[in-house]
Amino acid sequence: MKIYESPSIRNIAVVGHAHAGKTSLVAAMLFTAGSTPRLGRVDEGSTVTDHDEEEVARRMTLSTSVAYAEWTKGNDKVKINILDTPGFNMFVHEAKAAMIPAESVVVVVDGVSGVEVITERTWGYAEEFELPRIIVASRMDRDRADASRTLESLIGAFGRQVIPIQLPIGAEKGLTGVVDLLRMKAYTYTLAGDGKGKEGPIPDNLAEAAKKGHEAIVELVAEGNDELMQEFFDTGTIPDDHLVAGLRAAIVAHKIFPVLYTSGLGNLGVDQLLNFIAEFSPAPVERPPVKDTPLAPGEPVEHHVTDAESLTMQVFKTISDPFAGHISFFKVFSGSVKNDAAVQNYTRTASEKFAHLSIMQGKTAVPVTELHAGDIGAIAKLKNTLTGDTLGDKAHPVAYPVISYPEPAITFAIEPKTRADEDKLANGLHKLMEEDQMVRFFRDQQTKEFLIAGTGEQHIEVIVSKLKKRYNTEVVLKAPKVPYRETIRGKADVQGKHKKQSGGHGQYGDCKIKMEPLPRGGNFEFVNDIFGGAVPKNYIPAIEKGIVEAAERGFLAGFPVVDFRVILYDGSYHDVDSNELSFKTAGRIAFRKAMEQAKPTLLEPVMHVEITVPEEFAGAIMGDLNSRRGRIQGMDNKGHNTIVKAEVPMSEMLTYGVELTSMTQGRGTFHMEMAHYDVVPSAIQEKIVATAKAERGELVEVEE
Ligand SMILES: Nc1nc2c(ncn2[C@@H]2O[C@H](COP(=O)(O)OP(=O)(O)O)[C@@H](O)[C@H]2O)c(=O)[nH]1
Ligand SMILES: [Mg+2]
Repeated sequence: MKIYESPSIRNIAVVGHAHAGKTSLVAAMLFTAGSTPRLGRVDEGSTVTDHDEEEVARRMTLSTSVAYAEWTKGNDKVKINILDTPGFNMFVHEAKAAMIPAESVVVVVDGVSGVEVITERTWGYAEEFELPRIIVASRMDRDRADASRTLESLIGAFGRQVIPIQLPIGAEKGLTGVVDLLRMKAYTYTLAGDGKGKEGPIPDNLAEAAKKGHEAIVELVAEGNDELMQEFFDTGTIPDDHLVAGLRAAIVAHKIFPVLYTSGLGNLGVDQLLNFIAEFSPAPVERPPVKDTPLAPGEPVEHHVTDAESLTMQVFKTISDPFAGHISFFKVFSGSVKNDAAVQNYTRTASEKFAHLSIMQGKTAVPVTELHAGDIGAIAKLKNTLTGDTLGDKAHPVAYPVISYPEPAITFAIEPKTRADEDKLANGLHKLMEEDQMVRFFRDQQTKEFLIAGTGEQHIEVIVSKLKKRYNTEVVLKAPKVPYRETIRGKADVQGKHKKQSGGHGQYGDCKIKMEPLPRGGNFEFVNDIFGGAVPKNYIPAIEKGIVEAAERGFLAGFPVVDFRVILYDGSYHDVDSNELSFKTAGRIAFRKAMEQAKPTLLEPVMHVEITVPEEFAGAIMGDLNSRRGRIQGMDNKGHNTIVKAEVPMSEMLTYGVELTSMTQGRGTFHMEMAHYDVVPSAIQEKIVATAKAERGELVEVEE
């Protein structure tokens, strides 16, 4: 394997909406570049980048995978590292994480549908990371594929910096090639052939359009470049080499977004795309330096992507499965790393050995002796390294920023099917969490259930399937219980007396308390207001403990009682019969009596919900939110999408993902997080109390 240095490396993240044709396009790039002997097909499960068994089974990309193509353009041989990312809403955070190692982004849109929800989302990520973007309209051979309509939707969404660099020759099934508007040449292909275009003259029927297209490029490039503008005014044109240099500079500075046309499945236009990437996307050294996260208070330090600085790298992905083992994917940000190097993990303060340094072609590791600044590699069997970690030369610790992931959108209760599964469950899930940053696994302290949270129904399904296939662990999923709480809305003043003095050693505890509500979030306060030793000091903690324990067990329906204050102001004791247990019991009795007086009520968790849907669904979504007791907080338009913000009780949102999908034909997405607790309306309260009592077996408190 040839060793590449930064000027000859291109790192591109391929992003876009699901089914736009990304994985097929990557397969065509790899085949055309000679990385694979055949053209891989998604529908046959034979692509390099959809290699996980879940991906093959589902015919869709679930996580980012890495491949490379070695491509010669003119005198330059470059290695293009390709990150193929998922385009489904539930997995799109993977596309965001792929921006860390990338220096440019290939945004793939479907030639039939044009810009879609995830196209815009991933575009936003690229903008956040300030990355250059090359747009590819793919699947141009399909029925109803339409170059001008696609272009219109691109310009509508991303502005007039979007400019075609090609024209397709023919359309739909009759697609035969592309015209290069920059150099004014045409390339034609045999469909599903070797991907090498045959150079020829521009077809007559496209001559006029090609001329206009070329002029449009000249004008746009000149517009943003004073020197070229002057030259254009003076001579009425710009020589090709100036035009190419000007265009390149504008693309690298993400000021111009070129559009190319392909068919991945038909392997058409793909060699031109590879040429374009090699020529117009920046090498790692050309990107601005990377800012680190200061380890001590201070300003971030900038790191140039060059071999001249000391070694630093960041892990952007981890695979963890029983077959492949633990594989860490990293980008070398500076310096270079040699096989067998000892490298320091700064994030976890551990030393790691980089034995069997590799680059990945999908699931296949290809050994290399050395990787230079800007390159992407993989290393197996690191013991203490997880996604996001920064590693490098021991003497020069740094930390690179990690991306923030959204909070999970959906939670299920998860139960092992059998005893044997129970033992394996936590282990399997923890392994899966190493490779998937969006899985959360925890125990609800209140309901005692084990919960699994993820980005959506389908995400959890994938986890369950991996648990079964990889770790031989079967589980049952249930809707999680809503963590209701109880509180009071009134005041109480009661006596709790516990007295048993018939024969033998007696019991005697007596307390008088007042109870009053605290503001939401106030939890619990205990005030000792006893004067003159009506209750001896050493028994007072016992009274408090009796109250706290009773409050945890609930009053109305077994949910913890919160947001109240208890003032202990009087009581009495007995010299012989009083003890801690008696006072604890007295506290509990007082608590329950006080609850009866203090207008107890149920509280429910209310979620902040943010829903993004194509604007035509906005009305239906708002109506639906009303029926879920939602309160609309605001509405925003972004492109063709409407973003609705609302507060909705958690109990109404437990299966929202599925319902949103069916309401919007899969085009809506949502995100929610806990906002606060609120009082449950009384009609609903009665139902919850009845159900909870039935579930727990009627709660009967025995008065001792
Ligand atoms: N006709 C046609 N179909 C394509 C093309 N590219 C992909 N497809 C099909 O479209 C579907 C989605 O493709 P895939 O590459 O998985 O899209 P991704 O989700 O963006 O990775 C698959 O059934 C492909 O066979 C293309 O260029 N032409
Ligand atoms: Mg894909």
